Amino acid sequence: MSRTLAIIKPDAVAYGYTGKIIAHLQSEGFRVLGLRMTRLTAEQAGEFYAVHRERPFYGELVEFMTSGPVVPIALERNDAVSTLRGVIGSTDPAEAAEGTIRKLYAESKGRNAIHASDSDENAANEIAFFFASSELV
Ligand code: 3AN
Repeated sequence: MSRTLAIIKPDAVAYGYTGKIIAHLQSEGFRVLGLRMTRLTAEQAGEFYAVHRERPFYGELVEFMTSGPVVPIALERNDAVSTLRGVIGSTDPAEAAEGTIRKLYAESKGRNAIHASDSDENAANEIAFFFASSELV
């Protein structure tokens, strides 16, 4: 078993897709270890996406991620990181495969419904960013 972090982003929360996305993740064999709804400050979003600080879309990304509530979810499954990357689909929903979460629920590269960790190391750091170990069941 391994772990990963998903975040349902402000666009998907605002459109009321939270329940559908959680059900989709569970139907793909993920167990929910931790779940909550929160609204990020600009400082928190900036820290979370610090690796993208030099990218041209960084300001837009921080602004979007603070525009409304988000739902971070700590997940467990075998091969969790790469399986979740497959389940969410490509960054750009126009390129995402049929049946993926981004194909179903995202509208653009920026407003793309869901985040997923891209390595085991980042998954551990990102889970710790949102959850104390005592909050993971
Ligand atoms: P992914 O979320 O698929 O790992 P990354 O790591 O390339 O994609 O980008 C992180 C986030 O930055 C994306 N989820 C998306 O919200 C945002 N992003 C990436 N590329 C663009 C872009 N060209 N314009 C606006 N936002 C972008």
